[in-house]
Amino acid sequence: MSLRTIATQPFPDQKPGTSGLRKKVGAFRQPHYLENFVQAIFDSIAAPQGATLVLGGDGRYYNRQAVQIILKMAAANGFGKVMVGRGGILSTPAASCVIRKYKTFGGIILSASHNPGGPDGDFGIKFNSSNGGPATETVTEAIFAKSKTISQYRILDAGDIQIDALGNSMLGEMTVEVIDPVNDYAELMKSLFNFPAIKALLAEGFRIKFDAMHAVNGPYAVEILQRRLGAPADSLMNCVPLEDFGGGHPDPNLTYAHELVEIMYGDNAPDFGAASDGDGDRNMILGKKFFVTPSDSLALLAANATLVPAYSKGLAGVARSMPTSAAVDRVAEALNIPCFETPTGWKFFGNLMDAGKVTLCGEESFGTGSDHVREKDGLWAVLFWLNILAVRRQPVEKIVYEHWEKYGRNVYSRYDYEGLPNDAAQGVMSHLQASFGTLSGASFGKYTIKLCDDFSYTDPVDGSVSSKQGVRIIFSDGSRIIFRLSGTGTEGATLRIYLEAYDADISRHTLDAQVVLAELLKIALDISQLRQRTGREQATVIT
Ligand code: G16
Repeated sequence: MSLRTIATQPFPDQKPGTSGLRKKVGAFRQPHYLENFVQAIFDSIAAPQGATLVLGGDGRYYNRQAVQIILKMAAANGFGKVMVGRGGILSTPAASCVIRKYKTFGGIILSASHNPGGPDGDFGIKFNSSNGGPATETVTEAIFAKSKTISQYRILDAGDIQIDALGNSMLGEMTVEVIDPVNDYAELMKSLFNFPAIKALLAEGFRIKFDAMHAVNGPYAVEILQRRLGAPADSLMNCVPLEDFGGGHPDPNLTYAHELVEIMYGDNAPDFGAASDGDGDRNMILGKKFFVTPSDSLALLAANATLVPAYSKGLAGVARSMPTSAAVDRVAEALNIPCFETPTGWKFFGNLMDAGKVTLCGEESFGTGSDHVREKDGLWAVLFWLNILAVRRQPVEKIVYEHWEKYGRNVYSRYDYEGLPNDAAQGVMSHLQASFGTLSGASFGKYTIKLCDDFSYTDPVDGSVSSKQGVRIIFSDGSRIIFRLSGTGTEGATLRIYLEAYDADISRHTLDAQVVLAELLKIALDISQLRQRTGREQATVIT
């Protein structure tokens, strides 16, 4: 077994996006592509000799090959031990849990999250720090800078390492410990929630349907929902993880999780429905013929947090990404706790949680979580809801209507225009930025613009500034239109329009969100010139 130093050339396109580097599998399979990025990580994070790393991914196509390459590179770069999930599997929240529990130096997570997988699909890689959370922008920028000047990488010349049976083996001087990917996470969940109450609810015939979308959460759901909580086997669907997610798009929203949506909107629907994504960190919550928006879900969890053992003493504070609706702000105000507004990206919550400023965080992009780990957490959100349902014994929709009655309703919807030509999408954003002067104070029907700007965030803990985080059009009644370019796509540009209108009138709370938001949508399309500039009449996904 010898250590080899391989000469290489930089790739110009290794800039991490909202959550790590995501590209087509074909890009990652180019000679040296993955190796360059991994070496750039190792060169940037200054791990001490003999440090321990966690490694695992969502099991998508190329996961196993990447695990082998990274193990050999870790051994050649002075790591003392790598804890790898059996079969190379770890959901993103489970990886965060393991990093924290065993106090490792950090971890590498292989995932392109909700993006499709397979030979023609996407792959991704990111580094998480010792707090279990995604590396901060300072670190990802350092990785990108290294990737642009890299001239060599180090790798051990060795055969493949077995990763399918628990236990230790040696790779050069480094220990490879294959760990159970589910157990530590399942124990953590048990410590947070009232498992006996949820078990009793399910035993009384409360029916649930959980869709793992053939992605990583399948084995986690089987262990926790079925084995530990006693849900019948037919409560779970698509729980066998597949390298291509069965050809599906493992994104738990109304469009891509349609199999579950049809069940929950069909005859004899279960009482509660939920789905999670490719790497297990996103969640969608449904009642009978009822969709809970992620923004409302966050607000509801905050308002009901004391029903859950782990949060029974209350919350230190809450945080949401800027495009997420202000529903949680209203709860924070009532609870008299701080509420932080951050840019899109879970990495921005890490400092706030580490500093003890927030307990719960969430994003409109189907992400909810707490300081139990430093990633958003799909099954955690499902268990939180089940815990609330087990205590309140009311239907999901009743709980949501009662919430709106108390706090008002932040009617919300997001329009995604996927696969746009980059120039056209950038043109829409530049046009909006150039229009700030004329838009300020302008009126459109009942709406008057109070403020328009590019959102900028100063981290209250380390003072770092992140600018150009999306265009905000804020109206005098608090309604908002946000425009943002996604940082997670791999083909062309994805432009997102987020619409939000506040409505305190309970007689209107049963109205469909699209009806309430129709006027705002028209304003958004008019002022952005989106149709003229992109030639796109309809959004690809509406949530
Ligand atoms: C990632 C980030 C989230 C972000 C989401 C959407 O989620 O972790 O914080 O909200 O992308 O980002 P964008 O709007 O830039 O596409 P995931 O689940 O893909 O890791």
